[in-house]
Amino acid sequence: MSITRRIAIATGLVAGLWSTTALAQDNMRIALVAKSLGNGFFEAAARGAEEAAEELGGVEIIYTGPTSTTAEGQIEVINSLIAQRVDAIAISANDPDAVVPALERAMQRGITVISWDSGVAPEGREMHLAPSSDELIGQTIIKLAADQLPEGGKVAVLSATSTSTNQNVWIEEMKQVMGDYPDIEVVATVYGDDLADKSYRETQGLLQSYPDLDAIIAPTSVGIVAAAQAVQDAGKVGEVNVTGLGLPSEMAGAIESGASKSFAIWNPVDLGYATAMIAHALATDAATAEPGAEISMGRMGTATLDDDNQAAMSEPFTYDASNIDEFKSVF
Ligand code: RAM
Repeated sequence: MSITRRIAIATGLVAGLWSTTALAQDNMRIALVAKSLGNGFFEAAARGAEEAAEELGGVEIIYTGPTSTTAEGQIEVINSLIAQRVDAIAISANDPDAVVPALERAMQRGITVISWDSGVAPEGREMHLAPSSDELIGQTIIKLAADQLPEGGKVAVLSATSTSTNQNVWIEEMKQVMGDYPDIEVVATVYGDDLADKSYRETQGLLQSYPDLDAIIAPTSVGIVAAAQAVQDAGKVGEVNVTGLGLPSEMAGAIESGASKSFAIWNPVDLGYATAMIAHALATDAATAEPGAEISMGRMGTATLDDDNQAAMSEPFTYDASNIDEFKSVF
């Protein structure tokens, strides 16, 4: 709990005043910081955080982030949240290290700091909530491509930013299991920065540089949509399969056109919900972030922290023509 919050409560008690203003000020403010605004994945997570806030009561979610996926933009956002004296910051980081000094300042001022989705180096946060096991995600993205290439083939990776913690870890985990796919060659890794236009152009570049490319793995919900569009526009549906991580709501068209045979994701609404629940538990001192700690995530169960104060949620789920209609209106 922040010092200001303690003082606010004490003042309220002494004065015996619980006016609307006092109550409004007493709302716990949890900032959910996205890699950038305008990304459907983070908007879905914010919906989940709002759900948690409603369930908890007396909690306000400040959904925020920079306009583009940069660490500099996030540092500005963090500084502004410190100035606003929020109670907790839950960040999906554009860079694991660059945001650390700003987050350390936040923690020194009594603000609870956690990372979720895309992690921050341990010294810059109290704990990290991963959507799923990193190994499993890495194994899933290559398997999705390989399942469509029984004879083997050439694949390229279209990632988010080159400093993005989560994509870099997943690509690394994917590389660890490439020995299981001796006939599949990863020919290139390019970065679309989670910007639709840059991801589209980078895909066009891949299609030009590798005319015999068989698949594109985009472990980013922004990149995968842009890549599928670029493949479709290039008339390469059926030749180049686009797969990776995406939202059913944004990928339904790509499944229908055949540009993507399948892709995977976890539930971003649940991830945002769990993140807000954990931030609340830590900010109220109901839980402490330390190895072995079990922190309640409401309807999502319990997060158990490992030796690095990290916890992982559920397994990624695969979407294809057989189930996309069922999920495209959910997230
Ligand atoms: C993008 C972001 C996010 C990632 C998803 C899969 O929206 O890069 O961090 O988890 O894709």
